[in-house]
Amino acid sequence: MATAHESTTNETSAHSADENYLTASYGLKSWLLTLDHKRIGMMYLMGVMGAFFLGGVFALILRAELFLGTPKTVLFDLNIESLGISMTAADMYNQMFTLHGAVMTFLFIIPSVPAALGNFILPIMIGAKDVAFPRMNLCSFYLWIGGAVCFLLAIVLGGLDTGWTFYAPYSTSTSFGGVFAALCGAFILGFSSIFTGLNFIVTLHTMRPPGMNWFRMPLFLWALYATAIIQLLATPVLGITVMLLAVERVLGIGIFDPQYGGDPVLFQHFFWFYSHPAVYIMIVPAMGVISELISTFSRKHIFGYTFIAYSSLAIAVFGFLVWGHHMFTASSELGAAVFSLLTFSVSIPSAIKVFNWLATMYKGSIDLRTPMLYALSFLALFTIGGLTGLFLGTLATDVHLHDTYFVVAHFHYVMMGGTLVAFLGGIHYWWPKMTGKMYDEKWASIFAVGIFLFFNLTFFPQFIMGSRGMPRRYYNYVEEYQIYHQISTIGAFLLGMSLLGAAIVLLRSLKNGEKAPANPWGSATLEWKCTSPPPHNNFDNPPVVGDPYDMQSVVYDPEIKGFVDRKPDNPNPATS
Ligand code: HEM
Ligand SMILES: [Cu+2]
Repeated sequence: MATAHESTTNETSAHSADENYLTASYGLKSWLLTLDHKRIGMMYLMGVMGAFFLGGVFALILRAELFLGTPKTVLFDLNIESLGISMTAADMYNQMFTLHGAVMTFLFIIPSVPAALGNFILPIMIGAKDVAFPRMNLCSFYLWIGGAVCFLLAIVLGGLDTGWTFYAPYSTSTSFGGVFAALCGAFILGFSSIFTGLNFIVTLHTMRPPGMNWFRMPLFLWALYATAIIQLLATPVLGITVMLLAVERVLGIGIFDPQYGGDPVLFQHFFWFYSHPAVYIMIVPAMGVISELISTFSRKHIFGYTFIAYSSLAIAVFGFLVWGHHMFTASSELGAAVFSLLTFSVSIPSAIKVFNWLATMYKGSIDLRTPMLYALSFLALFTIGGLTGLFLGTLATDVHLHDTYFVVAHFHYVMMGGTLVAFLGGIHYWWPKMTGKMYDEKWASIFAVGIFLFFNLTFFPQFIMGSRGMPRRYYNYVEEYQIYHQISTIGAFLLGMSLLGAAIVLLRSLKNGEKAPANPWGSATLEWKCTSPPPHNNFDNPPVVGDPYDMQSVVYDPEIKGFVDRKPDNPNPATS
C-alpha cells in the first residue's frame, strides 16, 4: 500500500533521470525569456557573482595602493590631454572606493541571498511551482541588469568620487560626470529589489501548501519574509532621495545643497532612513541561511524556532528606528543620545539568534562539511562584527571612532564575514540541488577555512589602526600605520585567491562532479524531496508537509549516497 511518504519519494522516479529544469528547453532565448524561478535565480546568481568579481578587483586595487604609505603610490597620475582626462592618484583612489562600495552594496550584497538563492529555493521550499508573479520576477532581473548598465555607464562618463553614500552637497557639485548615471542606477536597482520583495510576500501569503502554517515554515522563509517587508517599506525612500539629488544636480533646485538654500543634513536623514534598514536587507536573509545550515549539520531540531522567527521580524521593525547612529556627529546631543539608546535594541534579537544557534549545536552530532564550516565562520565573524557595532552605537566612543578604519573593519565583518560567508555557505549547501552535481568536499573545505583565516588577516588589523586614529577614505597615511596596512593587503590578496579557489572547485564540479542525490545532507525541508536538479514544475504531486527540522524523518541510504524519507512501517530503507 502506498503511504503518503512513498508518494513523495516516487516523485523522483516519475521523471527520467535527465529531465529537469536545465534540460526542459534549450537555447539562449529559453533562458533570457524564462519565467521559471529557478532559471531566474541562476541568472541572478551569475549576475551577482560577476558584480562581486568586479567589486573585488576594485578592492584589491585599493589594498595595493595602501601597501605603501606617504609619499609613494601604486596608482599614478593620469593625464591624457587628447581625451581631456586628467586625474591624480588621489582622485583615482576616491573613484575606486566609491565604485567598490557602490557595486558591492547595490549590485552584489542586496540582491545576493534573496534574489539568487531565495528565488531558486523559496517556491520549492513551500512545494509550489513558482512565485506568485513570475513575469514580475523576470522584470526584476532585467531591472538589475539596467542598474548594472547605469553603473558601467557612470564609469565611462567620468566616474564618481562621492563614496557610495552620495553625500550632499559634495555630490551636487563634484565635477566627475558619472554621478547622475550612478543615481539612476541606484533608483532602478531599488525597483528590482522592491519587485523581489513584493513577490516573496504575496507568494508566502497565498501559496503555502495545506499543512504549512506560518510556524511550520522553514526559518529561511521567515527571514526572506522579514527582509521583503524592509525592501518594500524602505527602498522607496531611497528611490525618492536619489531622484531628488539627481534633480538638484541637473536643475540646481535647492533641496540638499545650502548653496541653493537646501539642507545637507536632510539628505543624511533620508539616505540612512533607507540605508540602515538596508543593512538588515543584507544580513537577515543570511541569518535565514545559517538557521538551515546549523540545524541540518548538527542533525538536530532547531532550538527556539519561534524566537528565531520572531527575531527576524523584530530586527525588521527595530531596524527602522536607529538610522540616526550614522550621524551622531551631525545631530543634536539629545537626538544622538536617543538614537544611541535605540541602537542597542537591535542587538537583542540578533543575540537571540546567536544563542539559539549555539543551543541547536549543543549536544548535536556536528558534521563539519563545507556548508557547516561556512556557518561556523559566520558565527565567529558576525559576532565580532556585531559586538564592535556596540562601540559604534555608544555615543561617547563613536565620536572617537567615527570615520576611522574601525568602521571599515566593523562593516566588513558584518557584510563580508556575515552575509558573504553565509551566501557562500548557502551556495555550497544548495549547489547539488541547483546543478545536480556534488563538488569536491576536500578542496571546498580547504578554501572555506582559507577564507576564514585570510578574512581575519585582512580586516582584524583595521580595528587596531582605526582605534588608533587611521581615518577611512584616505589614499595615504603616516608611517605608524604602515605595518597594519601591509598585513591587511597581504591578507586581502590571499583572501582573493581563496575565493577564486572556492569558485573553481564549484565550477569544476559541473564537469567532473558526481551526480547529486535528491537529499545529500539529510535535511527535512521540502526542496530536498524533489530530484536534483528539480524538474521544470518542481513537484508533480504536492509533497507532504512535515516539521521542517525533524531530522529523524529521513535516514541515510548508502546505495544512493543520500537520504530518503523514513517510512513509518519500515525504519530501515536499506532492507526494503
Ligand atoms: C576582498 C574583500 C574586500 C576588500 C579587500 C575590501 C577593501 C575595502 C577598502 C580598502 C575600502 C576603502 C576603505 C576606505 O578607504 O575608506 C573598502 C570600502 C568599502 N567596502 Fe570593501 N572590501 C572587500 C569586500 C567588500 C564586500 C564584500 C562589501 C559589501 C558587501 C564591501 C563593502 C564596502 C563598502 C560599502 C565600502 C565603503 C565605501 C565608501 O567608503 O564609500 N567590501 N573596502
Ligand atoms: Cu546603521
